[in-house]
Amino acid sequence: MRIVSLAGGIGGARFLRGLRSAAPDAEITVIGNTGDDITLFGLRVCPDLDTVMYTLGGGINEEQGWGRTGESHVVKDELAAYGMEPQWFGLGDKDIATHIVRTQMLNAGYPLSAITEALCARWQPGVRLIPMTDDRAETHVVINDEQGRRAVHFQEWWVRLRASVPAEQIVLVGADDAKPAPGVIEALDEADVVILPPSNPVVSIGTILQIPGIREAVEKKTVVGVSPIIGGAPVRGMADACLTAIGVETSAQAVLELYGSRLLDGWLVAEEDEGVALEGVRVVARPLLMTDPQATADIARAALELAR
Ligand code: FO1
Repeated sequence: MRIVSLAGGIGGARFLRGLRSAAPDAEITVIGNTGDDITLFGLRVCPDLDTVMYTLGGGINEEQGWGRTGESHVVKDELAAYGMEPQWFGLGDKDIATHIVRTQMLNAGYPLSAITEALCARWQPGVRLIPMTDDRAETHVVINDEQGRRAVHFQEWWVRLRASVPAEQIVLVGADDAKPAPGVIEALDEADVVILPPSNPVVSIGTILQIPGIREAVEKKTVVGVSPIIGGAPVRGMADACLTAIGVETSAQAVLELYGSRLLDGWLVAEEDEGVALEGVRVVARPLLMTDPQATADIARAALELAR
């Protein structure tokens, strides 16, 4: 069976680990969000691609959900000693090696998709990880604070501001000129099922769907999504701040309507959200907390069952 999943950061990566164990014989292609990507100290950092690669490759810092396990921060501290900014984004020493390889290959002219394949040759994630695009498309957030109305990089809003300042607008800069990376549309066309993990519906899944051509390709398929909202709150992360930014209520029903029945054929919700419904979408309620690998695999299995 060929499965394609659109994935963002921590929740998406955790779910994919369960999907991989629920369907060990399936060919899984992950289309990764690159809207979070940022250039720091001359290095290109791809947080959501790295979170999927490290989580499925066994190198993730489990409690953080990002960065490497057993990290040190010697370089970060030295940069701080020189007063280098920003100091609010923690790059670990091992993680920096990934960004050096990526940046060196970018400078040599390799597309991000080829670089991601090369990095995954080491990590062996057990899925094919393709960035949503090889072109530059970055999520920026318009805020209005004591420094006035301005756009900041998503990471500054997310990490430095902890999404505490309301986002007036969330913009994927470069989206209109971005093309799906090689293999993305082909993987979707050949897929038996598309699964939307409980990633952030706005800045992860929503971002990927903004790359011209991807939403249309997904809509043609059997698509099952897993609600990232349980009982009116996100399980982790700040999907509520993102949903509020686009005027959407933080509920399993509202996210179902945000994705819509053109996109979704099935929607998994938590038992607390029994009763969520939308014409044309089959909704199933079951436990959705990814408390451990077994629970996560069960959720993934339920999503595949619903797709069937
Ligand atoms: N998230 C944080 O909250 N604080 C950090 O210092 C931080 C550093 C960081 C470094 C590399 C990386 O790949 C991810 C990192 N993240 C950090 C997570 C990052 O903000 C992700 O984009 C979000 O978690 C959303 O996926």
